[in-house]
Amino acid sequence: MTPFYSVRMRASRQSTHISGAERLTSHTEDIPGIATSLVTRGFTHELGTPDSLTLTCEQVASPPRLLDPLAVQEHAGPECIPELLSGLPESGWEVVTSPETMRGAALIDIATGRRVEPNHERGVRVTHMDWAELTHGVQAKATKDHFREALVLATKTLSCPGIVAELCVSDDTSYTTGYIARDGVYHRIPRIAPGARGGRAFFVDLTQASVEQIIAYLEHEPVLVRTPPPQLTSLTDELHSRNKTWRSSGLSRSEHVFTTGQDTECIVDGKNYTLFSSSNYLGLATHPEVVRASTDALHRYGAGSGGSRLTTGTTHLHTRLEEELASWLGYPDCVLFATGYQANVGLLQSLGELSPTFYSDAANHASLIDGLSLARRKGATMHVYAHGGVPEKVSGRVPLVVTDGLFSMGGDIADLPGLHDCGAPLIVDDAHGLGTLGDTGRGAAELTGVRPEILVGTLSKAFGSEGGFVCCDKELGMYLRNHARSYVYSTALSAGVVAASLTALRLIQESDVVAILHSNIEYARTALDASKAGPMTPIIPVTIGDERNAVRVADFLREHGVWAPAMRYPTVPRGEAIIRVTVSAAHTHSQIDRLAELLKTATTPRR
Ligand code: WAQ
Ligand code: MG
Repeated sequence: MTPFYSVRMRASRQSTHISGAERLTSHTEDIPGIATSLVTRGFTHELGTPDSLTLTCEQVASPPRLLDPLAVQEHAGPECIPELLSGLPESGWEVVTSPETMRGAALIDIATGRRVEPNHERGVRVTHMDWAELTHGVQAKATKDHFREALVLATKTLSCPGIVAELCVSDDTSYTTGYIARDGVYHRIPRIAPGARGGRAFFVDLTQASVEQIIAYLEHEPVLVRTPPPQLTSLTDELHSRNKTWRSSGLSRSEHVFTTGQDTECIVDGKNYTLFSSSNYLGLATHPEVVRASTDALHRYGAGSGGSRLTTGTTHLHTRLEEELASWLGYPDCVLFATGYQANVGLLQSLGELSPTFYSDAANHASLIDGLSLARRKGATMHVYAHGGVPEKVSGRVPLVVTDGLFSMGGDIADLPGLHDCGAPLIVDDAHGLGTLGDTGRGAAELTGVRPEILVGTLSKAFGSEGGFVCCDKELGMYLRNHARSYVYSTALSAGVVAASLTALRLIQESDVVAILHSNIEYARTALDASKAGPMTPIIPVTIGDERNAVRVADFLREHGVWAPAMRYPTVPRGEAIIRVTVSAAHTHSQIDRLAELLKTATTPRR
């Protein structure tokens, strides 16, 4: 039997770990090539250049055992975690989300929940493992493939006598997919714990093996993992299995059909409801003046715009709306997009081409996240900071901080003063704050006195219309019109929609809709016994607590003709489920009173 060698690289700066990787090979002629690719990897890591790089090559004691990889199951998001960790001590989760950095894994005794590895700072390092098929030829990747490397580690870890499960969160804040390995399955979990410092926890059953035996296996027993041949699958089968996973995680959704406008009294799926979940915060979607302006424009310009903004799609209404939004919000320029989603994606994708370093709030809207992932493909770097906080420090050639202004789920507002003090230009998506926050409705910026360098807004919420926009300086305006792909390659908004936005903007400035909204919010907070602390936001979370109870309350409301949804973990912390109520300027006090009464009935314990 030819001997196997473990070739290992470890790079660090000021004794802080930067990166590490390993290959196992029985082909000594491949070792120089493997060494080169590992050194390249150590010197090109996102975390920076090492001041120390160690390369080790040692013969392993015994022939490697050959294992089949764990089965891989994809999950939709973190809602599967409680079930996958059921029966295991909570301390595992605490270890991998605690702010302490670890080099290795914590061993958690399933009987006591205590950590049992001898050196807590170092943890236990799993080594001597690789893919079997790579044992000949160099093929060591010069960059990290998170999933493939983690699958090898998890396969070896679960094969260790005494280990019953593993929980892993990456320490790289831009990689937010983690996993739980248990009962032969590697469960991939997107957004497992965004913003967490990362770590690994191995759950051990000390009646099966001793701590010493477990550590010896993890550190010294060589393991090769077979790559199964790719299985052919039909598109339909693949979609069926994805849909099944989605449904079984309780996440599958479908449309509710309205046969009225976004009025506070509406008809949904054929039944009458009082609507408490629309983003039509000022009631402008069905305001007679807005509707009239829109129909007038439809008569003059017809239904479709006939082209993108740079071809035939720009009318004088488009340019006027851009000028008026810029002037209202105090910016030299404004670029109108077909939707808020497209504004964010186009903005971040095009900025990505400058290779900036983005700092992004962990709870940012999907459109920001999607824009950032496009930006990363163009060369941007991304760091995620904990929701509501500020990044520890910002660096990079072009650092940029990105956040929602008013967060749509919790109804909380970003710490704009703190973020602005970071010293990097600030991008705020104030989709929910514009038209609702601040005495004149100019949003989170008005409320906090901080003017973001770049402000994104949408016309589909308080404005009651459609479209998105970016307020910025002239340089960025010109850059976006030439480089934002969602701007260049989308058909322009129809003139009818733009005219509606223009009238809505005028009403926001000239009528008392914002003041009426604020007085309704105040009235609702009192009626609903919601917290009166904090700024006036139209999103009022009514705390229920228990998840099942929140669903029951939402069902009760629906049965009694009120449309307001329950929000549960992981959208909000566990045990802090809410009914998410949105109040609009169009609600009457008696509608709010009725909601309050129903909520009271639903939440009073029955005797
Ligand atoms: N042995 C034990 N623990 C380790 C090792 C090791 N060889 N390497 C890393 N750790 C611990 C350490 O505490 C790190 O802070 C933590 O794990 C995370 O390490 O399917 O990249 O290298 O897409 O950041 C998961 C892939 C990627 C999910 C995990 O971990 C997927 C990852 P990282
Ligand atoms: Mg890492």
